[in-house]
Order: sequence, then C-alpha cells, then structure tokens
Amino acid sequence: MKDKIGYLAIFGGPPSFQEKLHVGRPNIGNRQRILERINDMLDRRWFTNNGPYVQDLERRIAEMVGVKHCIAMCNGTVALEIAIRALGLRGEVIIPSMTFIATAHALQWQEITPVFCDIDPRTYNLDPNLVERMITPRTSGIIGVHLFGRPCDIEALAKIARRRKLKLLYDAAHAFGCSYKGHMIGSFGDAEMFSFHATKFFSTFEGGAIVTNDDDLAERIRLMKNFGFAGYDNVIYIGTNGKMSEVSAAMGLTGLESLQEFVSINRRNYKQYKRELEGIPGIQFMAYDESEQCNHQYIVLEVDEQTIGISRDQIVEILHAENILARRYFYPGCHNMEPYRSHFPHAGLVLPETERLVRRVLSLPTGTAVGSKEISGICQIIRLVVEHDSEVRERLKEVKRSI
Ligand code: T4K
Repeated sequence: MKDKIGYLAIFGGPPSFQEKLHVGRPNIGNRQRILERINDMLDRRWFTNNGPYVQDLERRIAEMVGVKHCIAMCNGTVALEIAIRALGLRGEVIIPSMTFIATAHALQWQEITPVFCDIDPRTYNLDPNLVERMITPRTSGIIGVHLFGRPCDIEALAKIARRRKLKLLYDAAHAFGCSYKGHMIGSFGDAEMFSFHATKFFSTFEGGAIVTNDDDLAERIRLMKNFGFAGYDNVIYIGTNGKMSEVSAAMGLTGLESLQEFVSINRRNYKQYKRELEGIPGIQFMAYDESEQCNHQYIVLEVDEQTIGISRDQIVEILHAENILARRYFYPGCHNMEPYRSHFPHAGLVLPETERLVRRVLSLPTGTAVGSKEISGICQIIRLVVEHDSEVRERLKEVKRSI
C-alpha cells in the first residue's frame, strides 16, 4: 500500500503489482467441463458447420434472452455486418461515435455511411432528440449501442424508428445478461448483436450472436452466415462465412453454467470500487441502475480535470506505471479515427458531449482475475493522486522535463 507520492512507480518507486492487471482478462469457468466437452467434440469429429454444441448454445441463449432466434457467429463484428446486410441497411445509418470502432467499420465495410450522433452524458448512449435531427432522406436505420452494458433509451429510439420507418439494430456487445425495464437486452429493435470475445465477461474465445424475433430476418441471417447454402449443392442467397466453431460453443456452454458466478464477482468488484472511490472530488463513478440486471463488465470512471488539475491521461499514465492497465475506452471516438476523420473532418462540431466524455473516461480492471486486495490497491493509488494533486502535477512536470 502506497501512502506517499514519492513511492509512486512513475516517480521511481516499485510498481504496486508484480503482474499486470488487465481490463478484459477472460473469465474461464469450469476448466474440467471445457476440456470434457472438447474431448467429446474430438471423439465426434464434428468441429464446425452448425454442430450440436452451437445448436445447444443458440437454444440456451434464445431462452435466456426470451427471443425466438439466436444465430451464433464467429465474432461480434461479422455478426454486426451480417445483421446490417440482412436488414437491408444502405445509404446512411445513425450511430454514436463513442463506441468501439467495429460499430462504424461494420457499416463502412459495406459502403454505408455511419452518421455520428451525439450522446446523452447521463447514459453515454445515443440522445434520441439528436437522432431525430440527423435523419435525412438517405437514412435507412439506427444502430444504438448499449455502451458498457447500460441500455439505450430503447422506448424513445423505437418510437423514432417506427415513425420515420427506419430499421433499428442494437450493438449489444457489452450487454449480454443485462436488462431494460425487466426485459433482457437482446429482445429489442429489429435485432440485437452480442460479442462473446475473450475480453467480454461471457466468452467463446472469439464469437458473437444475433438475436431476433423476426422469422424472415433470422432465416436470411442463417443463410448469409453459411455462404447462402440451403442444403447440399444448393446456394440460394449471397453469403459469407460467419459460423461459430464447436470449440467456441463448448467454451460458451461451459461459461453459461458459471454465468451467475461471473456476474456476482463482477458485482462484488463494482460495489467495492464504488465504496472505495465514492466521494473523491473530481472523480465520478459510472453507476448502474440497481433495479435492472447487469453484468458489471466495465468499471468506468469520469475524471474532471478542472476540479483536480490532473487529466485522465495523466492518471492512466500513473496507473500503467503501477502495472494497472486502465484503458481509455472509447477514446478518441470513431469520428477521430480513420477513415472517418478524413471523411468528416468537422464531425466533432456536432458531437460536443462525445468530445468531452471521451477525454474524461477510463476503465479499470475487473472480472474473476481481480481480487479485493488488488481493487483496494488501485483505489488507494487513485485516492493518493487526487488528494495530493498539486504535488503530483509538479512532479509530473519534473518527470517530463527530465525525459
Ligand atoms: N461493438 C462494440 C461496442 C464492441 O465493444 C466490440 C468489441 C464489438 C462491437 C466487436 O465485437 P468482436 O468482433 O470483438 O466480438 C477489445 C476487444 O478485442 C473487443 O472485442 C472489444 N469490443 C473491445 C472493447 O475491447 P482491444 O483492442 O481493447 O483489445 P486488447 O487486445 O487491447 O485487450 C484488452 C485487454 O484484455 C488487454 O489489457 C489484454 C486483455 N486480454 C485480452 C485478450 C484478447 C487478456 O487478458 N486475454 C485475452 O485473451 O479490444
């Protein structure tokens, strides 16, 4: 435990942690069960192409989410691309800029223009009032992102989509196991997409899924993810390869058996962070609605540089020196990355809340790989830095001068 500025690793002290603490360290579940399933799979010699594990996983996820169809995919990005195509999106699609780059790329990859809309700073999600203003005759749909697992304003977006005859897709990459007004995320809009990447609290190594209640859409998606095959030697649609492998599904089925344990560990971590960080001036803790189900996959802080005189980036630098690999998700916003930065050099002018927020937020390590001692150590470093802000500022300047 460090109680003096001089002990911080950035000023020459030893790092607080020998091993790096990551945001997004995978949860594993029952290792024995995974290996048993993989052994069975090897015995059966059925590795992919809609195998029994994939079918079982799809059934269980559809049941858990409360939808008619779940189509498992090789990753979340391909799932998004296929959902976009199967929904017939074209022209322009409205999305937030504060998201992982895959949301924008899944559109641009298909020569559809992502139109970046500003967010509501209270939810970090699309501001429905502003969505309305971004609609043009070329707009074909809206992709809402439930950022960090907090649901979009689903009712307001549904109303706009209905009134303006737009398709409504959700990028629910962060929101598996979360709910909105008592219903599971995954059951809203025309379809929703999940990511089961290794860094997500529920993982299939790489993987994802599209969930929907629309029978025709589900049928198109199934064809599209398997080259358009409707049976041996019979291609009836244009398609690609979006299939999930059996080894991924084996991981997923095993992970589902430990899902509640993952959530409760994340929740315990969240509560501890909240307890130990609440009330620090200039540090705001991103809270979740306690009345909803939540996976607590992300622990997010907002740093107010005006109040503490130390920037988010300086805090990240200090934490990294301690081997705490905090991340700046989702800096600098898609509109500040290529090719969008070149396509829309002035996009930032209509995204004031996004521009402000991407400079303030940071994500801290959580998950089953992080224990209570580590969390206390992380919180203590943050507290120490904020409580000695002027001294830290001066010493950071010295460090910069000496480089
Ligand atoms: N939409 C949204 C809103 C998304 O956030 C994402 C993905 C997608 C769509 C697309 O879904 P996928 O196609 O990925 O299924 C990571 C993930 O790669 C990405 O899946 C995720 N979002 C994004 C938020 O985070 P990076 O570039 O930050 O990953 P990386 O390699 O820096 O890893 C993050 C941390 O996790 C590191 O500190 C290391 C640790 N880690 C990572 C891996 C892969 C491990 O400890 N073990 C591991 O196996 O994107």
